[in-house]
Amino acid sequence: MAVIDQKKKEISAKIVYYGPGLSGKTTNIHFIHSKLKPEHRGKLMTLATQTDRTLFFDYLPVELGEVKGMKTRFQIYTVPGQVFYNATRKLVLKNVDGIVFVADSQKRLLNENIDSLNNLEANLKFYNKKLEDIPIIFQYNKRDLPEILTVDELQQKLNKLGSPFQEAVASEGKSVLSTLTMISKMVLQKQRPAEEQPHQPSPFKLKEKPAAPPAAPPPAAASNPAPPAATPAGGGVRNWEIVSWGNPERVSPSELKIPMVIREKGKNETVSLKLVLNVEWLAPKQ
Ligand SMILES: Nc1nc2c(ncn2[C@@H]2O[C@H](COP(=O)(O)OP(=O)(O)OP(=O)(O)O)[C@@H](O)[C@H]2O)c(=O)[nH]1
Ligand SMILES: [Mg+2]
Repeated sequence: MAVIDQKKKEISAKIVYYGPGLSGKTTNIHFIHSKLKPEHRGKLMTLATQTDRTLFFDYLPVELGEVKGMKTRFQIYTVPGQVFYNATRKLVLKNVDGIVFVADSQKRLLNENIDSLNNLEANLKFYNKKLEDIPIIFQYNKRDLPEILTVDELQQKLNKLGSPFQEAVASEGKSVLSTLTMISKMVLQKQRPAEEQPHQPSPFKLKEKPAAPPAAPPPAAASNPAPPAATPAGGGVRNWEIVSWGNPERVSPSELKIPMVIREKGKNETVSLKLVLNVEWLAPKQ
């Protein structure tokens, strides 16, 4: 569970990279370590076999800036993916605030991904938690390899909750930092008490983009495709599609916020949809 220290103005949360053996969890954490300035990260601790298989876990503390005057600190862990290290995986999941499920996109490894996801659910159950209780992102890794499943296939087989996802090539650093940014925002979003939310800036910030000219039709690889849509206030048509939905969140008695991932020009972006309910009484109230 995240710790909020009002005196120090600090939020501290735990993110765990989960997934089958060799899917790229340690590669993610190494890349994050290499990209963060020394003042924003602590010491990377890893314990691996001679063939680089994680033996215990990897650990990296990072600082990812401020939200509403609070410093945000994250403890990033990876689990050992090899099946026989389940006791360690269970231990690492204790008090987890956010999960990145690193799946190996290769066709022949689909069952390993499914087994690992089932194992994650079973281990969460040990702490009386369900997958839907915890912010989770699916990172479909190794997109550079041949013989990989399509994103649609992976979404169907793994992402039953319609959580956000990223396509990654962790060995080249592709989508590694965006995955971390996304999960950290989801974790912070969850920490804020509901009654405060309308007055606080959302960590799900929609990046301002200039109005784009009509774009090529969106790629067919996403699930839940929606028709290309949206004309921004400044004119100009933007073609985007909805990739996945998160869990709705009640921000006030008449407002719902629904995180979602949209894809525009092949790039995924996390945004949120705000629904405000205005009831008009057509008949006089009794
Ligand atoms: N081609 C390719 N190889 C990758 C990618 N990401 C990681 N790898 C390679 O996959 C191998 C395993 O990566 P690790 O990061 O050690 O995997 P892990 O998930 O930590 O494995 P365990 O510690 O055993 O659970 C390494 O040789 C990486 O270089 C990727 O996106 N594409
Ligand atoms: Mg590892």
